[in-house]
Amino acid sequence: MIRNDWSIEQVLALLNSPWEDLKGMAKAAHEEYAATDVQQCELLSVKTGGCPEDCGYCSQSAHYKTPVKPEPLLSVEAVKAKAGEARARGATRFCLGAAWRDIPAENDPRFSRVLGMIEAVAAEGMEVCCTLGMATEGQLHKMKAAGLTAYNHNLDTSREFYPKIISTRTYEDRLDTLQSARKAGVQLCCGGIIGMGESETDRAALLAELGRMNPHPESVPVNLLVPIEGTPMEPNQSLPFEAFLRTVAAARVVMPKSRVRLSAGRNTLTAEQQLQCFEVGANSIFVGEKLLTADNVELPDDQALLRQVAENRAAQSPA
Ligand code: SAM
Ligand code: DTB
Ligand code: SF4
Repeated sequence: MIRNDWSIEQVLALLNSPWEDLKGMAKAAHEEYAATDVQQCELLSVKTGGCPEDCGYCSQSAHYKTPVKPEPLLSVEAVKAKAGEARARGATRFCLGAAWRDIPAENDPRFSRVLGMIEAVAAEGMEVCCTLGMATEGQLHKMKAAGLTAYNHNLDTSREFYPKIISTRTYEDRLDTLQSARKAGVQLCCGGIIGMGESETDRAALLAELGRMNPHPESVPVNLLVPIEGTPMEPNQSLPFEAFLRTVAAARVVMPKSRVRLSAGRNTLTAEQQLQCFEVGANSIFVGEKLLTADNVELPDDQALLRQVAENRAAQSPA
């Protein structure tokens, strides 16, 4: 059953269930509702660094001295070439990211260039996702007309914990952009980061927040914090894998139909750990050597991983 009334307590109870119970619920939800393939998405940073926001985890914030070098907005041709390469490698979705607080105004030439990028990626026959900061309904309508499939805008964590990681915008700002995307008929890609020092209740509150959206976001990225040199979160302790796996499983139970995407930090997991994530509900990954600025998994490792997924599936299906 698809529910839109999740309470924090209910999600917390899920996260704390005996593992066999949570695993059973997640597998049942996955079998009944979710797409069984593992979608491959690729990311491209079209405008890197120098961001005025102070997100405490981010390599691209101008507030911290990180190894990232700011780069101006790419050309449409450069984006088209990268999208073609991604498609040739097997990606079916391409996501453009920019280190902006909000998208440039509709009469700014940079906005027209973004529309050109969306058209170019759509022309490659891939789903197009953008993550460019805050956006208005008018901008999202124009982007939709250019071929945009989804807008990525993460809530990142619970309402309570949010002000501890970002001070330059509010949770309500995030929700406003998400609502504008919905109104413009653009799908939502919305998830969070775990391992930022949040409590289990914060993780439950994030999933409950997403689970109360109606409809649920079509895709839910689960990022494991990549500690970046120079940011306030550089010294963070890495989160035990079990907490990550339980979060993935609970996301599948709360949002049975959504694409649950293993996102940042996947390169710190072993192949076996990733296969466990697929078993309890993950059904998408980012491929390619880079995420936006951080390293991702090497291509041959992902090819081996996806072969293993296919073999496991073949072994499970009746002959
Ligand atoms: N500036 C836009 C925004 O904030 O919406 C788009 C780009 S931003 C880099 C996209 C998402 O990447 C963030 O919302 C965050 O969830 C994730 N992210 C950024 N840095 C990360 C890190 N070091 N570890 C894990 N996830 C990260
Ligand atoms: C999301 O939730 N994760 C992706 C995508 N949406 C844009 C980005 C992860 C960024 C990881 C850090 C970096 O590459 O700088
Ligand atoms: Fe800017 Fe996005 Fe990074 Fe925040 S997460 S500093 S808004 S690029």
